[in-house]
Amino acid sequence: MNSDVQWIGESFTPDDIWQHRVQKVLAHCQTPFQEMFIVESGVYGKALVLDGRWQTCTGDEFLYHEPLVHTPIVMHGHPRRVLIAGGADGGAAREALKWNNVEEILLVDIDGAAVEACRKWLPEIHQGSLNDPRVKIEIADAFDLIEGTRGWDVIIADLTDPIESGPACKLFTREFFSFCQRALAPGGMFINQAGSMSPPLMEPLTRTAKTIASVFTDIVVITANVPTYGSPWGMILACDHRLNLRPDADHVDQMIQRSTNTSFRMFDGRTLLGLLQTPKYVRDQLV
Ligand code: SPD
Repeated sequence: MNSDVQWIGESFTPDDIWQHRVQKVLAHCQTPFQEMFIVESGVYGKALVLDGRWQTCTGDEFLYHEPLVHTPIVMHGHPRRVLIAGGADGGAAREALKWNNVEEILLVDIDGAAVEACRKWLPEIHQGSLNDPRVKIEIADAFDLIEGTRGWDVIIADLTDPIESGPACKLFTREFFSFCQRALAPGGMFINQAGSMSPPLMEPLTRTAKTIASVFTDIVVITANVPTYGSPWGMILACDHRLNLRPDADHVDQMIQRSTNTSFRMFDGRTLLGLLQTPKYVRDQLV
């Protein structure tokens, strides 16, 4: 893609391209890690595109960030310390900040230029989270940082897709998942974005799920429906105890009411119950 481009075309397969019209390029550069565009699209609003891949946009990002963040927080129960690997746009940090019990959020992103561009151009997404006193930002490789850290209640891997030679590739390995497991406090929860759940495209998701399952005691694949990702999107929640896949929706709603300062747009007790019910065609691939 170049700066005078009219359309962003993201190839999902050699035969399928998802096209978004670009009304205006707000920022474009090659950072030390990836090619970054921030654009005004049409009905989906402002978007961040890294290495030609649509990451997030103002029009539907809540359908990604709310399940990614609130699922592990609710399933944990009372997290105080949250670590976000990636998350340059600040959307995940914004959601974690909604919980009164969360005292500390460490956002570790390898790409300082991406963080600064999102801080400047995507205030609708970070909503001040990147400047919040509870949020500490480390520009570092999450692989190295997480190897040496301990005591986190929730670790959220809010990464780009694991394209070859891309910065996130080694954050989809067994070694990295083992670092995350060791970095969690007892009762800790890990979640990552793990790829498309479209039947012909879901091999990376199922491979990642099996790798995570070889490290943690229990996992579940949850489904986020983010229109601009072009297909249902899988996230893998993992921990070292048996997950309760039938939480009481009313209890979850009470917890949200008690412990947050706002309501959410897509997430509540009933929604969580639905998120935890992995479709059969995905479960069949995991046995
Ligand atoms: N193929 C799109 C997957 C994007 C995952 N990363 C999104 C980052 C938003 N905070």
